[in-house]
Amino acid sequence: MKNGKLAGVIFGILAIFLLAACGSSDGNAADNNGKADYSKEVDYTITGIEPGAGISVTTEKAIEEYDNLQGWNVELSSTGAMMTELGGAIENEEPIIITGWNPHWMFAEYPDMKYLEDPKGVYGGEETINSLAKTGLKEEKPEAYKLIDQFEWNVEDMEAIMYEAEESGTDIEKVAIQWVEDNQDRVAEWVEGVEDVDGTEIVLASTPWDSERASSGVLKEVMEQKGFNVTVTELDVAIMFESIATGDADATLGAWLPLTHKDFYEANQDNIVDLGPNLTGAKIGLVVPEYMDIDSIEDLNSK
Ligand code: PBE
Repeated sequence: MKNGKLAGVIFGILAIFLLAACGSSDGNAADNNGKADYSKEVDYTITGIEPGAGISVTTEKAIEEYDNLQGWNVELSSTGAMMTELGGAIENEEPIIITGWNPHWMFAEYPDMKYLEDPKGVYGGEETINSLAKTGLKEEKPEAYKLIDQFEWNVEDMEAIMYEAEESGTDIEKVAIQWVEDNQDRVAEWVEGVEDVDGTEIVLASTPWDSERASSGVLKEVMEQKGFNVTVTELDVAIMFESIATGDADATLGAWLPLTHKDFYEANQDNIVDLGPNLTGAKIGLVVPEYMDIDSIEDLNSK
């Protein structure tokens, strides 16, 4: 190798080192090993939903447990506000990290999104949505207990109702009533062996999300066809659990387990009857648009 060439190679190598040094010393600007620094671009903020949601509590735990999320925060407002921010970000191909879940219409509306891997398992794996009853419901209102216990459906059913309501701008309760009419074969399984009643009052505790509006709407309609008089009350998750434990409400279809509502469940488990899953295959986690070139929560950087 001629001297001139050698000098050129050395200069080249030095230049690479110099560039690399600049890249890391400027406090991670747009370039992070050649990747965009999404963490800085989103201002170390996860766009979340209502403060009382299980997924909000879980996200605060994730920020504590992942060292690389040090200095991060979760912006809590409402599901509607989060969806508006998501829509805006996707329109402009900007980075955004949301608290996402299924069943919901977000993946039907924006199919090009992915859950970030969660190697510490803070968000759990597959979640189920369970039905809970107050203690004594079985003896007090056996027909109600039997029907609620037999109610079971799946992610596709629930998302169909949620998406249709969202798309058409129709109340979810109305879409749920139509679903019951269109799915009499399914309904027949839930009411099997359940005697008609004459105006028995039932209070169904629910939470303020479309998933629970859909399930409560469907069950309310089915129960009313059997002669029950059903009131659905939308409560904060914590109050929803308490209302079952105190007996103020008869039952709920909205307990996300084993992780999303873990703290609320454990606080009340001695005073509630768990009727098991009414839906399997639910999921929660951090969700980003596909155009973001990261796969795992651990790909994010601390502040
Ligand atoms: N969610 C939807 C709720 C339950 C239903 C996942 C946003 C939560 O508590 O996180």
